[in-house]
Amino acid sequence: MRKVITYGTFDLFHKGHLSLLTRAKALGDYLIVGVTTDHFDEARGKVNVVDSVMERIESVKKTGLADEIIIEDHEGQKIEDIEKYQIDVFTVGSDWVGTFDYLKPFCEVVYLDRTPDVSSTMLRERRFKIVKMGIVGTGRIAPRFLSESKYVSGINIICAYNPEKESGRAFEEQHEIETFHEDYEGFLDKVDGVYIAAPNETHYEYAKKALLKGKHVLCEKPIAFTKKETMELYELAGEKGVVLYEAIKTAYCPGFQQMMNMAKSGKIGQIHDVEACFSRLAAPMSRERTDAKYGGAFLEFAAYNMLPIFKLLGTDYKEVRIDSIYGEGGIDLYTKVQFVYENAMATAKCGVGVKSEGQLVIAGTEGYILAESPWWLTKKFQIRYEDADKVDTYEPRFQGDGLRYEISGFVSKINGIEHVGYRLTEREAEAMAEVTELFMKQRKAKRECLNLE
Ligand code: C2G
Repeated sequence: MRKVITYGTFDLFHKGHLSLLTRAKALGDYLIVGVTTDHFDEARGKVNVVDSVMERIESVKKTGLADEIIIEDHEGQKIEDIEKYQIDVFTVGSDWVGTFDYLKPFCEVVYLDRTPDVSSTMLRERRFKIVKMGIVGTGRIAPRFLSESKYVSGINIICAYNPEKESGRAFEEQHEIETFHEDYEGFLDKVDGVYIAAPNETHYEYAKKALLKGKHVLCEKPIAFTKKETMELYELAGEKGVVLYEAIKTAYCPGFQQMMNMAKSGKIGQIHDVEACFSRLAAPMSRERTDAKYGGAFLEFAAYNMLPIFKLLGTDYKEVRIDSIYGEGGIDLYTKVQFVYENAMATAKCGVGVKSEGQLVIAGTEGYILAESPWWLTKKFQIRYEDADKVDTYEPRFQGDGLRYEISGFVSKINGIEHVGYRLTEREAEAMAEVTELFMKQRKAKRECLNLE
């Protein structure tokens, strides 16, 4: 018996897939089809697959061509499968010519002609309107957003806005993107959604105006400084039927998801402590260290640190305590937030003027998870146990600087693909806003004490 194997995502199953499978089957007597998991696809840079893995398996099954369907979930699996299933022929479409020649020592490799003029990407674009986006604020993150969005299909950055004429113009020239500098409403009229990367204190107003006009909003954290304003924006988004996403990129990184899932799976037993730290020494004259009202360590990093805490321990903490080391002008150079839960505790440490070890430690009754800097992108984490020789290391694949995953999540949500909503829930965003509000009050009181307000 001649055994054939082929692999694919098979998203929005189309005639190209059918033709490939038909010809693959004809190469032998028994056909095994490997369908990729969402996680594996994300890891190899396919970030906006529409159908769930179950739906994609179902599509392959319906063709009646596969004698067996398996899941492909990691790199290097093809060789394992070829040996395990004693495969004679590996086949794939001609878009992959050369890529799989490394399998030749193990079996015959056949590249079948790709069916022209049809692809999942084309179907996605036909099915979902391209989201026309505008960037608000043309500072440090804007160029990164531009380049990362090129990896996500279904989104097109068409313009930008910056009330400061000079910087707006420089951005326009450098990136050849129309940049508005006075007419925010006119700018909004051109787009379906906005990415807000302007200074922290402007987020709420920009977001509110955009939502009122029925535009989708992806907004850098914090979206507002109070719980009331945060909830008002979420409600407004609900009323207008648009998407509001807080841009905490960690939430959308595939490795972070995997780490949270491993922690929840019971591998380290019951979780009793989460310690997260993120610090980056900012230059003395930087906004982070001079803007005493809207700069500082907490506003810069607390959202990242609170994310694993709320994901793993929930948002119903019993007590929260915030302590800061203040620098000149009443800016927090270092802030430590401590949460007490019924049966657990957590710490979030943030620094712009104090440097510490940027790591995440999740402590459980059976062992602990350690993710070193940059844990907020989660390229690597380890599960460790009492027995120091027993260490499980995970190195999830990670592409670019992480923004593409967040952009892809945002576009998927706009397109009504619901399986991305859990990545940062409204309740988690609300809980972050509660702590932010408390911090802002405390810092204001401190500044008043110092006669700075
Ligand atoms: N295909 C085709 N003609 C098209 C589109 C796709 O012949 N117009 C083929 C692809 O070459 C592939 C299969 O259909 O052999 C599945 O395509 P995708 O779902 O796009 O999966 P792909 O990313 O190519 O996965 O491990 C995964 C494999 O490496 C290939």
